[in-house]
Amino acid sequence: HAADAFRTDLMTITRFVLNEQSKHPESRGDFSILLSHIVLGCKFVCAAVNKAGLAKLIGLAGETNVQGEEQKKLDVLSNEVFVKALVSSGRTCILVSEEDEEAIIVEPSKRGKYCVVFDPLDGSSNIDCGVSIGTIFGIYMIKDGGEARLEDVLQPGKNMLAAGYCMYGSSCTFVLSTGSGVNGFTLDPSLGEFILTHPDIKIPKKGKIYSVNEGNAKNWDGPTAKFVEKCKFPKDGSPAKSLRYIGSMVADVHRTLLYGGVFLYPADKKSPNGKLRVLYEVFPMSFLMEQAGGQSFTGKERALDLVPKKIHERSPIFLGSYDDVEEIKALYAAEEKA
Ligand code: P6P
Repeated sequence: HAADAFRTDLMTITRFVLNEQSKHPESRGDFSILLSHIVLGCKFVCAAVNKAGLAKLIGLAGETNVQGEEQKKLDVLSNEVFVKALVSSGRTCILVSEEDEEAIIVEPSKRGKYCVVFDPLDGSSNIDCGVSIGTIFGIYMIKDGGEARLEDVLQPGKNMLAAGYCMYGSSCTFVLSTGSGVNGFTLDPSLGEFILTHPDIKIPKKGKIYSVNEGNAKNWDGPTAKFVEKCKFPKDGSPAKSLRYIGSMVADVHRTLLYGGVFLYPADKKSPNGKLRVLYEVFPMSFLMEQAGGQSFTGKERALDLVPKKIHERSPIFLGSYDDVEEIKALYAAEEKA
């Protein structure tokens, strides 16, 4: 009846984070303040993405970003919104954005103890055709009380305190882990609040989907080619896996997290380190996968063990259901021995 239509135990992301914070009596709420600024940035970008088609924000801004990609106006806007929100939070000291070639060192008067790495609008090549895109972020604590230096963001992903993404699709979904599991929140536009809709997400141990750009098949190495072959022509009589590839990492990873399966962006002859960026694509998504009971592998090692040398460096990535990634690891181990 009508009462059921209106849930009254609204667990908003703000309440959720404050509950988490209460588990750490020593914390002074800095993290909660930082997160509220990230959430504000996501709400703004969500509104901008939803009216992009109408506001003629679509189309090239005429400049190109460090990746040599045509920079669309939404990219520029999203990056500015997040940089301003993070600096004004007064809780950050270093920012690394996919859109900025150099790391941003926050002015001393506004500095806090957190370092945030982020891709303000990942999948931007999909903006014009309405495919889901997203913001991806990871949060480190500055190394022991030092000055804000580049080494503070060149830490392995396992040192992250938190990671998450916000997907701008049919609904606006914010997925977050602060190191004790993964939770999903959906924006209720009538309240302007993210409501807990996916508590304690766990990825299925094994999946029926593989997600890769088959157009790169001619350049794959042996183990990747063997794994994909096995997905399509299983030898043990099990059904072939389905291929789902959206080409927007946030959308492909979100589907993998909820439905299971494996997402790959392997190395290939053209790009020996693959395409995806370590700090603000590989690490946050790997962090979430491990927190949800899955895993993430680079072809050589556990993705979160990687120690980045440069802020925009790339790595191959195989992430998703635990058992599926185990199969890929076995194929790479076998090649090592051969
Ligand atoms: P490809 C989008 O440009 C992106 O950075 C990720 O979101 C996505 O997973 C990948 O690139 C898609 O790359 O080469 O398959 O088009």
